Amino acid sequence: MIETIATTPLEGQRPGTSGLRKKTPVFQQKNYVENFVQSIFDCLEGFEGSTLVVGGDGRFFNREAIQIVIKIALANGFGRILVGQGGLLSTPAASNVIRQYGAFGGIVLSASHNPGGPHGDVGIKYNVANGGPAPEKVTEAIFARTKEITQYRILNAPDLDLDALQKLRFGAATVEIIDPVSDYAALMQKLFDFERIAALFKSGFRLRFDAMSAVTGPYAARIFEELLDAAPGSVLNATPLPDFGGHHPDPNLVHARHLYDLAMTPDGPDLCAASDGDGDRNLIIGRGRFVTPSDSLALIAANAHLAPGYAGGVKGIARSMPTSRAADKVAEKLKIPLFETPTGWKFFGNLLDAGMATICGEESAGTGSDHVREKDGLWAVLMWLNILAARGESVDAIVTKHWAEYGRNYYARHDYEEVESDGANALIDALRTALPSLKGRQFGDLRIAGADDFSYHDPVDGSDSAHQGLRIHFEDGGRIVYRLSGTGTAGATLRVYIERFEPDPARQQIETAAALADLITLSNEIAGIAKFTGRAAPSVIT
Ligand code: VG1
Ligand code: CO
Repeated sequence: MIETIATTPLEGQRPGTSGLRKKTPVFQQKNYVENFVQSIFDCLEGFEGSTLVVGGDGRFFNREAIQIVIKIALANGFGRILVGQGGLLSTPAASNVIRQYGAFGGIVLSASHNPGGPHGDVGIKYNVANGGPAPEKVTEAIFARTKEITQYRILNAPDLDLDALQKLRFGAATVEIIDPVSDYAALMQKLFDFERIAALFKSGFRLRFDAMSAVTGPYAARIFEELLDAAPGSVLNATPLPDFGGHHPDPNLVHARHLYDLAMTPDGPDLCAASDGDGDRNLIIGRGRFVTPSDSLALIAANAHLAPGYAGGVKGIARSMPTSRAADKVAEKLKIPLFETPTGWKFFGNLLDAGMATICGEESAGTGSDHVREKDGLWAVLMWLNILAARGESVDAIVTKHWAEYGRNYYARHDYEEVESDGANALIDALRTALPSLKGRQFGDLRIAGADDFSYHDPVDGSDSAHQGLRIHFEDGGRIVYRLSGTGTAGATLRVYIERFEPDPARQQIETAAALADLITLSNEIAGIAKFTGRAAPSVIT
C-alpha cells in the first residue's frame, strides 16, 4: 500500500517565527504539503515505530492536510499516530499530548492568529519530543531539504474517519482518534485551584471568554462552563469554524474590540478574555482595565505562587526581547534570573527543559509555563482566575497595586502590515547601518544611551541567533525596538515596539498613547518609516 511518488522542490518553504505559513491557494498546490511533510521526516532520525501527534486549529484545508500528514507518516514508519478528534488540537494541547504520551514529535496544522478560509492562510509546524516548536537548527534543516526533495512516500488508502473516537489499524501501526480536550483539562485541574475558582463563579463573578470560532471553543466550554460551573453564555463563539466566522482570530484590541468595549462598561463582566486561532494566545481585560500582555507576564510571575501548581515558587522568568521589561522588576524582587530571548516560543524550550525558567511570555499575547512547551491561552485565563479568586480583588486593583510597587512600563506595539518587502528591508538595513552613530544623540528631552542589533546566545545549547531586532535605548529608560514579522504571508510587516518606565504612582494612570507620544513621533523620525514604507500611520496598534 506504500507508494513512492516523484516530486520536485517548491519555492519558499522556509519556516518563519512559528512554522510554515502561506496563503491557502499556495498550500493547495500539488505536492505542497507532501513535500514539506516528507522533508520534515527526512530530517529526523530514529522515529521508526514511535508515536506522532497530529492536530490543528480546524481551519479551512486542515482536514485535507491532516489526511496527507497521516498517510505520509504511516508510509515513513511511525508506529502510532494520535490525532485529535475532528483534526482538532489546540497548540498547547498538542504540546501536552506529545509530552504525556512520550511521542517522538507532533505536527500542528495552524496559521495561528492569521485569518482562515479559501483566501486566508494555512500553516504547518513541527514540534519535537519536549512538546515545543522545533528549534532553528531543525527548521533550517527542513528548509534545506525542501530545496532538494525528489520523492515522498505515502500510504495509498482511502481517507480516514477523523470524527469517531476509535483506533484504526494499518499493518503493525495504529491511528488513534483521541478526545482533544480531556488530557488538557486534567492538566489544568492539577495546576489550578478549581474549587476556589468555582466558588468565585458561585459568588457571582462574571467571565466572558470569546473563543473567536476557533479551536479553544470546546476546551473553554468544558473547563469554564462544565468543570467550573461558570454561568451558561460565559463562553462566546465556542464552535470552531473553518473560516472563523469570517473574523480574524487574533485576540487583540482591534479584532476583539467588542470585548474591550464590554469590559469598559460600568456593569461589564469582571473578566473578559479571548484566545486566538490555535489557542496559544490570550487577551485579558478586567472591568475598566486592559492588561497588556507584558504586564500580564509580570503580574502572573509575581502572583503564580497563589496557584497550587506553582506553590513552590518561580525559578526564573523568560521573555522575548521586545516584551516590556515589567517582568524584569519582578525577577529582581524575587531574586530569580530573567532571560531575554528572540521572538518566538521555540527559544524558551531549552530554558524550560533545563529548569531555568518557570514562567515565559511575549508581548504578542503569549504567556505560559513549564507545564507544556508552548504558550497557552486558556492557562493564562485560568491563572488570572486563580489569582483573582485567591486575592479577592478586581483586575484593576491588582494591576494598580502592582504598578505602585514595581513601577509601570507604558507599552505599545505599532504594526505596519503588508508593506512592500523592498521598502521594509531597506528601512532595516539603513537603521542597522546608522546604529553605531545614534549613541549620544539628543532629540528634544530624549537622549540615546545606546543602540544595537539584538543577538541571543542560548545558555543551554550554546547556539547563537543574530539579527533578532534593532534596539534603541534612551537615558530615561525608554526603548524603541524594530523588527520584521516572521509570520506574515503577504509583503512585509514592520513591528515597532515602544516602551517607557514610570516609577511614580502619580503618573501611572495616563493614556498609553499620551505617555509614549514623544517616543512614538521619534520612532518614525529615526527610522524614516513614512519614507521607506509610504505609510503615515500603523495599521494596528496593540
Ligand atoms: C508573532 C509574534 C511572536 C509570536 C509569533 C507566533 O511573530 O510577534 O511573539 O511568537 O507571532 O505566535 P512575528 O514574527 O510575526 O512577530 V502565533 O500565536 O501566531 O503561533
Ligand atoms: Co497562536
